[in-house]
Amino acid sequence: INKESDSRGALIVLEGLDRCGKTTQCSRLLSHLEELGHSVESWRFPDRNTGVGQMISSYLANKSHLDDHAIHLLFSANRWEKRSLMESKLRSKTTLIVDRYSFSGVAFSSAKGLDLEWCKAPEKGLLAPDLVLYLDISPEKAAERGGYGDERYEQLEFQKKVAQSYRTLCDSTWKIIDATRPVEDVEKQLKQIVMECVLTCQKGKPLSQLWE
Ligand code: FDM
Repeated sequence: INKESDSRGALIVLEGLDRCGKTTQCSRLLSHLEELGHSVESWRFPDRNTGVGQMISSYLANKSHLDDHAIHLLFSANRWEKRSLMESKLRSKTTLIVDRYSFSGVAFSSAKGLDLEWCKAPEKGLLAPDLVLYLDISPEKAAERGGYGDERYEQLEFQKKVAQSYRTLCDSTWKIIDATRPVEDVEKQLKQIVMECVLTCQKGKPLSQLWE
């Protein structure tokens, strides 16, 4: 029985190491859904446009130093400042394709050695994605793709640790996609999984919260 009020947009998150192809796939999914006439937006975290986002951006560019816990909480705050907009978009039936979310937050900070549960705590109460698409690639292969920039985390040894942390976060809402396949193959696979999720949410599915 479809309660009209439960019909909503889907919250779809793409995660993965640097250079796994997330950003390309996000934009392809966006145009695909738009072409099909869906209401859809593409978001990314960190959102560097807010005040908090600017602090994060300067940290990532190595232009400022922050304690590991402090930057972790800023990344989290950057999601909290978008939470209510996120909820209202979803309730007004707009699907959100999100490039990185809380899983990046926990994976990157715990890769530095911060306690996993401590890292998850500030994320509790944010909206839980309906689907997490993990673009799986080994840190070595990702590094071979080149184009690691000069940002703080773009180093092979650190990416190896991040890959391990991601592995501990994976649950039943995750779909692991082989990101070493040609871009078009990955795209095709993602479109299929995403459409299924969008339709489920359209029919009606309650929103839930992360890690509660
Ligand atoms: N990152 C991203 C974190 O460390 N924590 C977070 O919560 C998020 C969302 O920021 F290295 C890291 C991951 C990446 C960097 O991401 C910037 P983009 O996708 O390159 O902008």
